[in-house]
Amino acid sequence: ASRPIKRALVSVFHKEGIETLAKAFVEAGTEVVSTGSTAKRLAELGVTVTEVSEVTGFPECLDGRVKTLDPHIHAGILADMTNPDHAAQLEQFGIKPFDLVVVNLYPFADTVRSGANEADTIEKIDIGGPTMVRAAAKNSATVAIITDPADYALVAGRISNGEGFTLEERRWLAGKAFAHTASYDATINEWTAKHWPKPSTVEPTEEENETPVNETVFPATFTRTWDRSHMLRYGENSHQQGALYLDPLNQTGFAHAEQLGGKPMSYNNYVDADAAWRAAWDMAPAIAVAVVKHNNPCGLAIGATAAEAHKKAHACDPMSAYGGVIACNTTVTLEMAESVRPIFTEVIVAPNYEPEALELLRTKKKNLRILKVAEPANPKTQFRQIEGGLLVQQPDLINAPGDNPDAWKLVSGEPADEATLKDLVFAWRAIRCVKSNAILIAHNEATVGIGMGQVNRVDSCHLAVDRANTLADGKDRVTGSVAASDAFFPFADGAEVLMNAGVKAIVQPGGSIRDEEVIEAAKNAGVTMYLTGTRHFLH
Ligand code: 93A
Repeated sequence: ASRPIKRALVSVFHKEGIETLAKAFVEAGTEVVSTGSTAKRLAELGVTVTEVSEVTGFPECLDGRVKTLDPHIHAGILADMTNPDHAAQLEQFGIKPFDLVVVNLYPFADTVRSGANEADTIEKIDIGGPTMVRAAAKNSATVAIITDPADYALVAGRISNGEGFTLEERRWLAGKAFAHTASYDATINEWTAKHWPKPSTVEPTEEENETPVNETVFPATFTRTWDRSHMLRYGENSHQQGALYLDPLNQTGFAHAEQLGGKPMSYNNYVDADAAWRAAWDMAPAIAVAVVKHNNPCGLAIGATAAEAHKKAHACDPMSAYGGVIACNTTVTLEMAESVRPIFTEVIVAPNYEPEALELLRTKKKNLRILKVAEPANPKTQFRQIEGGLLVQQPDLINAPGDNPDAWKLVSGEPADEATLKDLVFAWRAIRCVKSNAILIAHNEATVGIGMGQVNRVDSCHLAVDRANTLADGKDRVTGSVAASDAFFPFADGAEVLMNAGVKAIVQPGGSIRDEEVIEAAKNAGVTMYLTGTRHFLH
C-alpha cells in the first residue's frame, strides 16, 4: 500500500541535490524536521523546518555527537503505524510519526583518504545517522528511507504526486539503506584493523597457540566491502554481465586508472592490464615492458629505455602480441609510442606519457585504451572465491628468501658469469607472472620463449623451446640462453628438453625427491644449475 509523505526527517551531510527535495516539500506543504546545518539550508530554500532540538526539547550536545539520539525522534521513526497499539502509544507520548527519513552519513572514507589525524577521523564516525537509517529501514512497513542522493528525484516525484511509496518500494529502499550502513561500518573496521591491531596483552586462544594468526592480514571475519563503480559492457564473455567495484579506502590502485583515450575498458582488459602492470613493476627499478595476452605474458623485457624494453618484449612473440596489453613501468616516450604504433594493441598502461607520445597514440591509434596509473601499492590480501567461501592469502611479492641470488645454491656446472647471472635473475623474477606450470627462456634480460599453463612441466618446456625457435625466422634463440622453472622438475625429462635445445643455465627451486637425477642430467650436459629453495606457483 502506498503511504503519502506528510512528515519527513532530513539530516544530510552532503547538501548537494537537496534543492530538488526542498522544492517538493514546499509545493506539497510537507512538515519537515531537520538537524542544524541541514535545517539552515532547507530554510534558505524556502522550506518551513522544525529543528530537531525543538522536537526533542533537548539541545544538541557533546559537540554534535548527540543530536537526533532521542525517543522523540526514534519513536517517530520506529512506530509501525499499521499497528494500532503503536499509534496509541505515540498519541499518549505526544510524538508524531515520520513517513520519510532522508539521511546521508558523515564522510568517513573521505576523511581517512584526506590523511586526517586520528581524533578527526573518529569524530567522522557517524552514530546518529546510521541509527536513524537502520530504524527507518527496519520500519519499512510505514517509513521510506533515502540514503542515496541519486534517489532524490524519485522521492520528490512521490511527494509531489501525493501518493508516496508502495510497500515494495519502501522495502527495496530499506535494503539499500542496510547495504549502506553495512558498508559504512565495514570501512570503519578496515581502518581500525590497520590502526588498532590486537595488542600483545590479549592472551592468544588455544587455537592461536597452535597456529599463530597474523590478524592484520587474516582478521576473524572479512567485513570489507567495495562500492560499485559502473557496469562493464559484459563479463568475460558477452553472455555474462560484469561490473567494476572500487575499494572505498583506495583511490590510486589499478582499478582507479585514469583513461586518457580509447574505448571503455572491458572485463578482460582489466584482468590482462592488471597482470601486465604487476609484471612490469616486478622489474623495478629497472625500466621494463610487459606484453600480456589472456593473463599470461607473451613478452617481458628490461631495457635501457622504454622503447628498447618494448622492442625486446615484443620480439619475444610478435604473433601472440597481436591484440595484447602493454604495460610500461616508466614514462612512455615518443620513441616507444612509435614502436607501439604498428602493433594492434588493446590497452597500454604506464605511470605517465610524454605529451608527444600521448598525442601520437591518441590520434594514430584511436581505439587504443590509454591508461595512466600510479605505481602499485601491493595489497596485503588476495581473495579467490570458491563455492560457499573465500580463499585468502598474502600475495606472492618479491620478498621470498629465494628471490635473492645470494641465497641460491649452485648444484651443477660453473658459477654463472655476470651476464648469465643477470639473465638468471631476470628469468627468476619474470617467472612469477607466468601461469603454472611455467618455463621461461631468457636472453639479454628479455624473454625469448615462454611455456605457460600446461598441466605437466615437460609440455611447458617443449612449448618454451618451440616458441623461442619457431617464431624468429628459424633463428635458434635457445642456445646460449638461460631458463627458469617456477617449481621443481619432478623428473629429469623437462630439464633435458631445455638442455638438449641449448640452454646454458637453469634456475629452479629444487626440492623434488628426484633432485639428484635432475642435477646429474645438468652435470652431464655441462649446464649451470642454481636452486632457489622457494617456488613461484601462479594458478
Ligand atoms: O554526531 S552524530 O553521530 N550524532 C547524532 O545524533 C546525529 N544526528 C545526525 N551524527 C548525527 N547526525 C548526522 O549529522 C547525520 O547523519 C548527517 O550526516 C549530519 C547532518 O548534520 P547537519 O544537518 O548539522 O549538517
